[in-house]
Amino acid sequence: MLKFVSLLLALSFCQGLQHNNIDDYVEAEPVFEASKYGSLWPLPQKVQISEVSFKLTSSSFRIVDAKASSAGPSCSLLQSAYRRYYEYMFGSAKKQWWSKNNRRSDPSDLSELQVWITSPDSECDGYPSVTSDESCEYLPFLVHVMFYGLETFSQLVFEDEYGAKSINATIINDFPRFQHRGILLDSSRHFLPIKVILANLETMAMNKFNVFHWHIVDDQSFPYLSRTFPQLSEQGAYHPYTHVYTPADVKMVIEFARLRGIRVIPEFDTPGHTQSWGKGQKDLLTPCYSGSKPSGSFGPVNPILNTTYDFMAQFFTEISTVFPDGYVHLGGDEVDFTCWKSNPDIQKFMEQQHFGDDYRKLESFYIQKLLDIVTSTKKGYLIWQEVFDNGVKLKPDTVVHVWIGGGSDKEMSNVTAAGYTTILSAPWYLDYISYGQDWQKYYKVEPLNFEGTDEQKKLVIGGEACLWGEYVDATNLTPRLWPRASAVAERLWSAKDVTDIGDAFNRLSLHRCRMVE
Ligand code: CP6
Repeated sequence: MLKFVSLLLALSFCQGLQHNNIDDYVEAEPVFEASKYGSLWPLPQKVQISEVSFKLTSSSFRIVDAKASSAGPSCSLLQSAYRRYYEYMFGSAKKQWWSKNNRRSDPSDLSELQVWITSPDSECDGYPSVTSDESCEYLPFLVHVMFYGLETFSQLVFEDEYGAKSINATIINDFPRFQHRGILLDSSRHFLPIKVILANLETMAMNKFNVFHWHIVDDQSFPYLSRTFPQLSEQGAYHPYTHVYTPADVKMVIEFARLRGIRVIPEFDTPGHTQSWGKGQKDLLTPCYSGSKPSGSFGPVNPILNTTYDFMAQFFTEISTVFPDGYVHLGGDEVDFTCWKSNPDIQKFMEQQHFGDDYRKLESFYIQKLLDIVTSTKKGYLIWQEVFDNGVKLKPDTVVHVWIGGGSDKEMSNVTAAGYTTILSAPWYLDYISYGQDWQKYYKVEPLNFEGTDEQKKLVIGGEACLWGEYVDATNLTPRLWPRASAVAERLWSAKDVTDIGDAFNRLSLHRCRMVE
């Protein structure tokens, strides 16, 4: 918490004060009213905006490391953030953002923003991770948190009536309410060009989201180009060269995200949702039967063959090296048992294992083996709620992802009562659309509104807005997601009592303009 104070206290002000009213900087539109918090989004935990304002001129303003900062010019993560936010505030102005021989043109100018990192280990080359605890109250400060400070600073900058950039002296204490604030994008139902993914990461950063959940493959297509099994995308992608994510593409996404403090968690959903896998990998899927003959169609991954597990072991070993995050999402949702039931070999296996005709036991059998495989690659995992519902034995650090609608409150109670860490998506399916301001519906969700002890509530580490791809591609993704996902962003970041819809509307209207820009 202290760290954000240092960011803003570290501003080097010149003498010469100019008094301004906050209302001056929000153009009085008939339907909007200026929030006393301007255009801040998501709202920081504590904000005091004074009426003392300073001008920022592109020719004299700069963002620099504070003298006492433990991160120096070698921290490319920070230096690139300084450059980005400078350009973000001033456009690509002629003055070079890093130039030192600036001259103060006006005594009321704010000449520099000093960024002071107080933790000795500033992790400049590392990846954001779950251990990067962002609530900096009692943990070492991490460089990634500084992005949030820069974002907030840039949101405080406004144009006065003459078009000059200004900022009011402000004290902010800030930290996120929830640690896991994610967006799910689905690149299987429609291929998403890298450009769209990067643009989304940019808007995520503007909203202080920190997890990109990449639902990269599914039934419809397999765009992930695997080095170990290139035939998966050769056969399973919509197009073997143009509609694939090469290792270089994946690297680019991960690095772009890293530079914004965003984790990339890939999802490889099995044993259901795997039709596209079957095209490039013989015998991976279960042959369905019609009477006593194979029908020619295929079902979920075949759980009774050793070759299945050999494949998964090799595949997830590759995934564990390509994606640096400590977690992978293993899916496990919506497994349809019809095909398994129709297959005589599976029936025989069910008998041998004494599973009766409880196919959930077969599903659990598969998942159990998969979890062991992934554990051996030293990754943690997230799974959709069905895996928990079906009674699979899970590692204690498993994250259960709750997605099923109306009854999600009960599910949250059950999952947390069993001691599992949980993230919530059920109320935040943003592929659903309706007329009017449905962001309000997302905004009004209270993730901890379920029956449970304080211990249970602590297990809820956050949530994700999901944008499933059946009706979404590059042409409509951005406007469908934003600013609606911003509602989720504020719910996951700001204090629990930040629930004033009117104030949110006023700030969100301006925040939306900023994102459009
Ligand atoms: N794809 C995958 C989907 C969905 C899920 N998994 C989904 C289910 C119901 C709705 C929306 C999306 N399209 N792989 C469920 C987690 Cl309403």
